[in-house]
Amino acid sequence: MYIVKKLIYSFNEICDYRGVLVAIQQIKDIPFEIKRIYYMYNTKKDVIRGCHAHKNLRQVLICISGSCKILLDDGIEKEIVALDKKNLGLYIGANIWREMFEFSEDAVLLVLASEYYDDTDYIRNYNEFLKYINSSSNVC
Ligand code: T46
Repeated sequence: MYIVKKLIYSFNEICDYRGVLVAIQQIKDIPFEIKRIYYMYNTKKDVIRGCHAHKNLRQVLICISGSCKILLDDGIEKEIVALDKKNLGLYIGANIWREMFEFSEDAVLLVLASEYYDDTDYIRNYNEFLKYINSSSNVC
């Protein structure tokens, strides 16, 4: 069994005397077609967002302002990734528990998603998540 838990992209920064531009193209720069974009900001201090996994959704998270941290958990190992540069993209595949925390006051977390919003794709209970991934037919 092999789970792609995370992949960190360092998107190309196109710099000139005016500043910096970062372009991200579906399929070419990230491994899916983008069906949805959402972003979060004004996240209160000490708040933890996420705390769920997805059965199918794949996403790339980019902190386009400020910084935040992401905890990734595949049911066996946990890892924390700091998103503290505007050109870093964190890929999160399916079947990964995620928690976002330590948002800076100016943080804007942008998410590129492979699917339309679907509430039935969420696993919001940690024990259910462990059960789900331990039934081998759900993870390939
Ligand atoms: C994820 C992490 C990284 C919508 O109506 N449409 C949407 O596309 C999204 C993402 C959310 N919503 C509604 C559902 C809730 O009523 O917005 C509300 C807040 O969503 P949620 O509590 O799921 O937000 P987070 O920050 O806990 O999680 C979000 C994504 O939902 C999730 O897929 O992986 O960001």
